[in-house]
Amino acid sequence: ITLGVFDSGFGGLTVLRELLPLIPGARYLYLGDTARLPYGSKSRETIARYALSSGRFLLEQGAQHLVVACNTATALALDDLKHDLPIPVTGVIAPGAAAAKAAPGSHVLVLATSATVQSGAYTRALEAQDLTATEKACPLLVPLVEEGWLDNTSETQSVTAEVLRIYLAEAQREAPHATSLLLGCTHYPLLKPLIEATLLTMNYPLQIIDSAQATALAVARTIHTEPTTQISSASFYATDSIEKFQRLGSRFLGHPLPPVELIDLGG
Ligand code: DGN
Repeated sequence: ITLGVFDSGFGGLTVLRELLPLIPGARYLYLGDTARLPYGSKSRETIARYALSSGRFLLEQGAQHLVVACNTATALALDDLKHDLPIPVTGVIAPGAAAAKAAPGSHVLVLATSATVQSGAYTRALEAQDLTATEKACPLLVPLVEEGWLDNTSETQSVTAEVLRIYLAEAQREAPHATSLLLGCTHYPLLKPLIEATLLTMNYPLQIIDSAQATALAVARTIHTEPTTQISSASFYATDSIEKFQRLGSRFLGHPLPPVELIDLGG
């Protein structure tokens, strides 16, 4: 099977990282629409247009299933993608909400970017599962992760830890009885160890739900795979900033990236 995976940048590589071991032998096509990022500050119409052109590109390359590995694009363009593309389309929000339903307790704290929080998509998805949602925008976390300020041997990590502590303390005041914490942004799985450590010091016991992991599991369930010894192949495309993609992407994917191909999707 050929799986197309798309994000506004390289954050969605955290979803690809989870897919690779679950669906071995697949051909993966990853597109980061880096020329037009961040999606979060654009209108719904514009995000849908960008997402559609990215989805169509992957379809033309042979994708048989599209994974929208971006919370903002899922929140604002999933319906358009499903309507427009003749292949199954999976976003990150419904799998995240389903994983929250399976966790103990019923009050979910969602950490996400401002655009995702403003869309209210997680609240709708969680309430549809009879869960209570509190969404918390954490706009400083994406840049900190992209700067690599997480390495526990460096002093910069203490800055990230402090920012995280402030966001989580605010969240604890808003949702003191929350039972789980949903990572509603592609970048946050990289913060998981730091989040776990911070929650411990705050005496705020939340079960962490990783929507990247939940999405990969949801996609794997829909695809019939035979046991195979065939090695997966992966091609990487970006619409700009190849060098940055290559440099930062490996941190998200967990291993070095092969060369990234520059493509042009128009304006
Ligand atoms: N990919 C985006 C998300 O999952 O919300 C985060 C990256 C961004 O906002 N630029």
